[in-house]
Amino acid sequence: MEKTFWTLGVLLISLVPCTYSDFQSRKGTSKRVIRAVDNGDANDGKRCGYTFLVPQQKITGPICVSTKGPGPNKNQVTRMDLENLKDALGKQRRDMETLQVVVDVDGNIVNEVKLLRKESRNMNSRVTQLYMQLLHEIIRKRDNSLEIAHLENKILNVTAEMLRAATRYKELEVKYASLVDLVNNQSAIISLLEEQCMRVFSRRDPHGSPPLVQVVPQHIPNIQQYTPGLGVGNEIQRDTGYPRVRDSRQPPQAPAPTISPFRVPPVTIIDEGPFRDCKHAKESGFSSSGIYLIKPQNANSHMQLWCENGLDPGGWTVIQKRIDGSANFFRNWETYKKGFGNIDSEYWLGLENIYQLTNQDNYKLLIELEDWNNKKVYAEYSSIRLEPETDYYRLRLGTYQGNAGDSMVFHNGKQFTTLDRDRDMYTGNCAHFHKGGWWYNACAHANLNGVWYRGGLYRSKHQDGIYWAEYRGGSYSLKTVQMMIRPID
Ligand SMILES: [Ca+2]
Repeated sequence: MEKTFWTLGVLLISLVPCTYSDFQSRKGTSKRVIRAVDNGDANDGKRCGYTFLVPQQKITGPICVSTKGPGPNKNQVTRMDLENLKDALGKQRRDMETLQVVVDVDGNIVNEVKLLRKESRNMNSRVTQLYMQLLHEIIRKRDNSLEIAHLENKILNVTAEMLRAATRYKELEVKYASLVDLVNNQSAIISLLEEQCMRVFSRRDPHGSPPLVQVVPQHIPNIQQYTPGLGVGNEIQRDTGYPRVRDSRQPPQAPAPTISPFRVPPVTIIDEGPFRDCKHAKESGFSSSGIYLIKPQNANSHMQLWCENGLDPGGWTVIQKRIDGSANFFRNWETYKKGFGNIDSEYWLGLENIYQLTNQDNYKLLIELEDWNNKKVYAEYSSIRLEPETDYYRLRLGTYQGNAGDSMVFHNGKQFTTLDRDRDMYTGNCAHFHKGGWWYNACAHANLNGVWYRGGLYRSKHQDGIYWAEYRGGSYSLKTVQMMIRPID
């Protein structure tokens, strides 16, 4: 249909002559594009040829074509061209705007990509950091695992060691029990032998067995009488290191000792010296109790001993001390001559040392006694001196004063007796019966070198405890005793 209209238009233009003015007069009725076909023929034959591009609309009226007037200039820019150009420019502008929009969008995308790259880098760094932390944690846990394994091995080793120690402890318990049995058997044998000896002596000696010292309480008004079977004491003296907590043979009526057997008191050891005695050390500026180095004037060797400055006026030289039964005092002559025990607990200074000390100056003797009620008494003698070994260290004492009673007067002027050197006044050996060396008479009112019994009253066939007959009698073993000497001021 459209082709039909276009064809009809072209045919009418080519057949109907018209003027340009006619055309101009009718141009307002339609929108057209004019293109010159042949300007020369139009001027000569008064015919004009146009090519119309008619819009797609139905032509209802007559069409007039002008054949006169000036022809179109090829170089002249027509309105249509301007319109076309304007359309093209508009299209290009729109394209540019579109492109601008696209460019803007791309820019935003680029920025977003940059931002994402940056975030990606940050994430990579964070991931790397976390990875390192994870590695560190893994290494730490592995180290902890190794340490735990090491500790477990240690625990296993310690446990094995404990088991071995427990086994060893049980073995020692068995040995200890066997030793206790052995000692009991030996005690029984000794008692049997002693009875045999007594029978022999009784045939030769009208005095019989050594007299037992009666309980002679002079300072204890209400002393407990010894009841057979009430107190169960030790039969022998313990050696150092015996586990005393295992001793179940304690008298039920005995008060608990005030000194723990496991107590480790601080010990002061004075490196200065040697001093003549403890008084000399105190006068030299050393006023604390402890272990001192002493060398009497005429002695050939040094000795270590305990200086007691806790008692007025201080400067006491301790020659004998019993506190816990840790030392065995059933010794022979040579041992009593040289001394034995532990300086910071129980010891015997030695007869030769006491002899050297008491012969370099005028000394007095202080004996401190403590019972199991923690009551302390004392006996002081105005002088003390030992004769030399050739006289078996005969004891020379001055006058007594104190509140313990004078039990040593019975021993004054007597020689020293040990189990292997009998110098006492008894037909037998007092050291055998009383189980310790002493200046026995026949035999003793005081024996501070006997057996340390726990609890006071003890059961023994012979009076072999640590006793002071004038204080609590011969059947009461004292808790602590201490013999000290000091030059007379
Ligand atoms: Ca004798």
